[in-house]
Amino acid sequence: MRRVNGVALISRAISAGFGATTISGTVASSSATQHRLLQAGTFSSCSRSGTLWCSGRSSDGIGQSNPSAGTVCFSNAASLAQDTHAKECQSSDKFHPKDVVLYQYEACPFCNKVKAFLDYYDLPYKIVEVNPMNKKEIKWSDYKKVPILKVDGVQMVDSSDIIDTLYKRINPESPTLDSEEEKKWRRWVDDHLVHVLSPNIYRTVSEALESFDYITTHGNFSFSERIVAKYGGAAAMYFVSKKLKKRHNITDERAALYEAVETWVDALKGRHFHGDSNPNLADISVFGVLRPIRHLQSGRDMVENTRIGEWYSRMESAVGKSSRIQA
Ligand SMILES: N[C@@H](CCC(=O)N[C@@H](CS)C(=O)NCC(=O)O)C(=O)O
Repeated sequence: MRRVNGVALISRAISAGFGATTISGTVASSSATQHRLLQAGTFSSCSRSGTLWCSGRSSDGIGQSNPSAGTVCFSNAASLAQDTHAKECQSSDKFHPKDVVLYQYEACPFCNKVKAFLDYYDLPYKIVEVNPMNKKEIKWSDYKKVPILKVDGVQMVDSSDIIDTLYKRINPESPTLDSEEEKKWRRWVDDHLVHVLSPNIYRTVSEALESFDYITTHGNFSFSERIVAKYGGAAAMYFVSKKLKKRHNITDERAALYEAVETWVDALKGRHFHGDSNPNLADISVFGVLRPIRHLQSGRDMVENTRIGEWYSRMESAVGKSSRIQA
């Protein structure tokens, strides 16, 4: 039996949550009340330290094994043919990596951006869920954040750099990677949109519990770890999210979320996608970070109260099934 410090567990569970970059920093400077709350979480774990995040079925569903990306894109042509926004064959005939492995936290928005890209381009990938407590799965790397993508043994880091590199390999003839406009919106995702998400998904106690239920059930917790991380994490994040609100000058978190997605819908200028008839990298980035919250209360409210729904559904069809394969 190995004793695990509950404070560390909760902190790490939190850092594996949505929009973790800002959260980790805030947890480190948490108030005395939060600290006591976190300290209350000390417990003994079972012998399996386990990953906090499992590599099981993701919320958006894991597609069938897809070893033939680039050759067969319409695996279910009959049903997809009826869908005007179904994914066309996006894969390159020049880029066929043999082994793509994504090291991730299931709910990390940056990881979800990369996953949306891989799914859209039908690049088969395996997932290694990183244990946020000890990060043992990425001990081999000097880089201590996720996502990390290993492509045929070569490490790539930082979601935007990963996407840029893969895009160039898929489209080697393309003279420019993306337009200034597309770049601007991709930056907006990293600098603005991701920061609006945490205050929303931990806005109330019940929403914080819902979010941590998602985080812990998609992880590989023992029963006791799950309970501590779920309730301790939810309580801590409820308070931390209030700090995040202040830090990002948010007064009403839902209003900020609605405003952000309405800004995005305006940027579409009536087109099906920002990329016009097909999604571009800005579409993929926005969709990627919104996908993990879509079925939480904040995501349901977002779809009910803004004009994002139609674009979101088109993106779901365009991105299609996950191209994840089992490790
Ligand atoms: N700019 C990076 C940010 C990556 C990032 O901050 N990832 C968070 C998880 S969402 C992380 O790994 N934080 C450090 C930690 O969990 O210890 C990217 O776009 O990939």
